[in-house]
Amino acid sequence: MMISEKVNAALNEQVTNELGASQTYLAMSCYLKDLGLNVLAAFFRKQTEEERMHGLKILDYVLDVGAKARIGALAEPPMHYPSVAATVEAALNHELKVTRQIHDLVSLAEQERDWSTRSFLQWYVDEQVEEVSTMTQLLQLARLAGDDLLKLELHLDKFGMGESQEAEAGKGDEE
Ligand code: OFO
Repeated sequence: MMISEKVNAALNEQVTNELGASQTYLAMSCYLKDLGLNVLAAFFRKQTEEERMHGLKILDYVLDVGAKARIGALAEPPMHYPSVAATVEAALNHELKVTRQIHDLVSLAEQERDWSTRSFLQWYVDEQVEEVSTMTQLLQLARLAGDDLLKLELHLDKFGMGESQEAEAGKGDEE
């Protein structure tokens, strides 16, 4: 295989971390839907799909380099939060945690002089910048809206935050 056992194990762990993020966002989406916040719920549902894709992309890389795949167990995510802002804050903290995990992986790949994995991980480094920025903006909006959650929903709807990638792509076709 092209990568060391150490890098193999760390990548497998990151597959589980990404799938864990997917589960966490799915639970957040259910909580928000339960509150009647359909746009926010759809946004987190979309994040669920994205995180799953991130996990599968690492899994495919592990298989492509002839390493051993291992799918770890996932902890049950929280189904309730004290408020909408607290939900988004938890999501932001989650993204910051994943960013540290990706950076640790990059350091490990460099230590091991594993330039294929180092190159593969750059996509994740860039993706985390985008995701942390999106969650930070969402948290600012949630805090600004305070108790006026309808205003938050209308604002997010206006900017297409709850739309699925398919819907966004379809919109492009119509234009
Ligand atoms: Fe997997 O991109 Fe964020 O967490």
